[in-house]
Amino acid sequence: MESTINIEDMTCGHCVESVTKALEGLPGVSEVTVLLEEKCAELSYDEAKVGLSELTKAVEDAGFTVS
Ligand SMILES: [Cu+2]
Repeated sequence: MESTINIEDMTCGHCVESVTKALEGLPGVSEVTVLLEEKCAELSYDEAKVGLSELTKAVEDAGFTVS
């Protein structure tokens, strides 16, 4: 499953790194690409292991807003 998550509040490379790590830390997530300019994260995930609500929560727990 490929998905794009829209993320607010990212301002610099550290934010990109935080979001990338948060998403990569979840089971079944691969190929995370966080785009600062576009304010989004593109990723692939295994629906059997993780869902959109968990992806959203991981980003929010890292301190960002999913829109
Ligand atoms: Cu930052």
